[in-house]
Amino acid sequence: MSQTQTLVGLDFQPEAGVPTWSEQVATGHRPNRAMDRLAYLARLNYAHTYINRIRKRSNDPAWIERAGQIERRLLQPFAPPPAETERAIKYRTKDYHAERGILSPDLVGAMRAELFAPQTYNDPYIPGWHWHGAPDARDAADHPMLYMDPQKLLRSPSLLAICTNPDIIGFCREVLGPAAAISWAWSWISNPGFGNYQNQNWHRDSSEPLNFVRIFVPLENIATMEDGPTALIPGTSSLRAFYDLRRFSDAELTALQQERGAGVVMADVGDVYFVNTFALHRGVTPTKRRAILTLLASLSPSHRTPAIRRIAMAEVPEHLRDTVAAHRRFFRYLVK
Ligand SMILES: O=C(O)CCC(=O)C(=O)O
Repeated sequence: MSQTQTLVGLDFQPEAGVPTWSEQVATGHRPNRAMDRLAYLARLNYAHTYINRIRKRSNDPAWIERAGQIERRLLQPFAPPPAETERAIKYRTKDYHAERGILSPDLVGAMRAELFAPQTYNDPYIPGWHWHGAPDARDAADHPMLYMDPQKLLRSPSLLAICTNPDIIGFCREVLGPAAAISWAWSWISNPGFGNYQNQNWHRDSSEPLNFVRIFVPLENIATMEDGPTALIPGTSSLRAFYDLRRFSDAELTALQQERGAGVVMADVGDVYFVNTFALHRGVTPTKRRAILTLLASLSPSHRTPAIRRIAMAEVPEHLRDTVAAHRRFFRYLVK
């Protein structure tokens, strides 16, 4: 189905691996009531139009910056100008910031255990691809990336606990403003031995909302190049070159990497790093298995956000409820 069609229906899949309304109804994950269908269609079409007609209208950084400014004013008209903290300025100019040791290793371990429990994995780059089993099974290593089912992930108590971290909420608000909200999440295992697969090639994330932050939570220590760190060419989110919609080879970007000082982010369990992934970046292909969680925080929904089946406050683990209630806006796409 074309991504540019004007209106989309209940069978529309915004991206491989994201279950459609009809699939969610068939698996019992959504009630099939007329009001819910209408509300879903409205949210789906809003997000689809916003991403495919507005955000993807141009990949020119200057246009995105202007459109992003307008979005910030429209969505948070009474918010003060963006914070001028040292880390917010660094993030704006270098596209990156890390907070060290802000998550408990036990919590990260619980998230890792959820990713490694036997389940059905998908690959957002291959429509219809699924693999069911335990990642330690021999044939699990036959595919470069095993992604956790987004519905399972976005309802996970460990994920919600990570999202309640005050440093994560604080940084997203500092950079995006008070309307920042978690709007999607991915967690996946990268297997070695496949060369540079998909996001392991230099690229810009060009389908995310105009104002967004990608939050990276390593589920294992990333200490060497073998562990597959995220690589970034700092400051390239505003670069008016290399913004065509494609992957770039190392050779094409050698001069730019030397000029800008491309770097990799080493991070231990408990660390969190924030990246403007509209800048040129990639996941270095690991030579060992790597496990990571990444969150999308944005002002507007991504094209996938309407597929999230939001949970009721009563379903939020009791020890997180007060924090979620105090930050309703940040959780508006996850919790009703
Ligand atoms: O795997 C990484 O470290 C980077 C991921 C990435 O490039 C992406 O998801 O767009």
